[in-house]
Amino acid sequence: MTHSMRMYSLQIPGLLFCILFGFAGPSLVSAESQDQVSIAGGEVKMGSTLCSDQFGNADWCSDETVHTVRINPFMIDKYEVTNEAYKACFAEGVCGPNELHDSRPDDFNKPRQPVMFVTWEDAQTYCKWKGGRLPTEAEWERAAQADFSGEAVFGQKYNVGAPSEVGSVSPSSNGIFDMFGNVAEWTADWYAPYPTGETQENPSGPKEGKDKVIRGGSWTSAWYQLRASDRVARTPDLRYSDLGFRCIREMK
Ligand SMILES: [Ca+2]
Repeated sequence: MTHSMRMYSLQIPGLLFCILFGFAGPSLVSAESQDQVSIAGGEVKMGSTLCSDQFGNADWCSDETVHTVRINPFMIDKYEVTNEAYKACFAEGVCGPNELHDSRPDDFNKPRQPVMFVTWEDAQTYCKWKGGRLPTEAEWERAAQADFSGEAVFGQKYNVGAPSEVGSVSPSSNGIFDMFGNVAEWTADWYAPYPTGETQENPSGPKEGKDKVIRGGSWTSAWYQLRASDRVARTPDLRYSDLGFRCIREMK
């Protein structure tokens, strides 16, 4: 073996090390923040067999067909966006006002309660102002699964007549609060039956539609709506007393 050949063979492992650890590693480690947690990417199983197993494929749950998607890692808010956070965006003239509950404004306007009475557009505007966007259905479901599968069912913990201040109930095992209940959450996607066929990369729903998907159930929901896989379709203009949102940020 000549000298130059030996040098070449020594350089290959170093190059491989740089590719595997020098480039890929730091981007996953450096993105933690106080307000968000990182969610790993990869293959994710969405959906649930609860509907076919226990509810005879009823209309309200027959859209949870189990399928696999592949998603990129991302950061997601630990908490639902609060009244005080949303008002900061309004004060800067970026976000529109949220409309308070007519007859019970004091029940819904505490600074640390989640913001409600915001349309899908309001929610997306806020998330863009924060440098992010609304989560896709796939991203939301992945974050909601934590250590549980799509079949996991969670009992109602928020039934107190109005939304609780965010973080009042213990978080999921991945450090996220109030994914199930408190306020339901807008996602980015238009509602449609899940596509069949090949595994999709970062699915974001159909290009257009009538309703947006909301997720996670709320303080008014029955137990069977407080699941990672439960999907509800709502018109994007809706403002309601149990509907808010949280944001995500893509990881570069
Ligand atoms: Ca929630």
